[in-house]
Amino acid sequence: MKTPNLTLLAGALAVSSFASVASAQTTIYRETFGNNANFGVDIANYGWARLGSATAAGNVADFSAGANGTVTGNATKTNVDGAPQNLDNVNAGVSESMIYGFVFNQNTTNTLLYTNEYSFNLSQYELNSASWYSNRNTGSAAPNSQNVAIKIDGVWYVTQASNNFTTAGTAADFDTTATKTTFNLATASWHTLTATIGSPFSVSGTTTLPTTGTVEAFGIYVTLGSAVITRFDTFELQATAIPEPSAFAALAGLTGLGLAATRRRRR
Ligand SMILES: [Ca+2]
Ligand SMILES: [Ca+2]
Repeated sequence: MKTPNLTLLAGALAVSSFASVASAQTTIYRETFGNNANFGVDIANYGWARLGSATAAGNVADFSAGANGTVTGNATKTNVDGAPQNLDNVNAGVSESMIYGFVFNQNTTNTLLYTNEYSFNLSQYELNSASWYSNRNTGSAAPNSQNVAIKIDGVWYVTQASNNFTTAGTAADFDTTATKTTFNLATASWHTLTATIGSPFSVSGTTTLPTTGTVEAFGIYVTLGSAVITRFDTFELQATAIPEPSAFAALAGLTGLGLAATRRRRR
């Protein structure tokens, strides 16, 4: 009776466990917008930026800091933790008190809120989903839309869900009225977005999200029928790690050694 080839068995087990590990979704980025300072911290302090236009057809300007004179509260206290509560930042810098969210005021109808503090290559991760929590004050007419924006190799891509920003609330009830918006990035409909200071925002026809290249920035593209106070918290990006070719090569090598050992034993 032949003895079982334990080396090959171990190799097969290694491949199967490796595959199960590789298929797991993980949070590769999370910003909880925590700070220990006080009200009115510019989002630049979180590694985020904000481009906005006062009207849908108006020119894009930088609204990242209160210094431009029109922003009264960039990252301000929402009275309670944003939901989900008590999660730490992932690849987004230091987690501090999480009793803050990002708030922007009535002065824009179109906003691109984004971060470039974490970059990765699409050979490292397959994108799965993006999510965040938000509410807004009452008063904005349709369309009230929030979409994912991802910048790959210098080009912005946005999803184009419409009228998906319906949760009205206040800072005081943010923990109960803020709702989670989640986009499946693999199945979403994508468009290119032009976001150049001094020109209007421009969204193109349908395109596909590249599967290769460097993800340089990501965030939320918001369109409002009229400008209202909007609040955000706990932005997350979920992805699946793609095994490095060298890992496959090592496994193949291991299996090859097992075969060689088997041949040697059979001689
Ligand atoms: Ca950050
Ligand atoms: Ca928070």
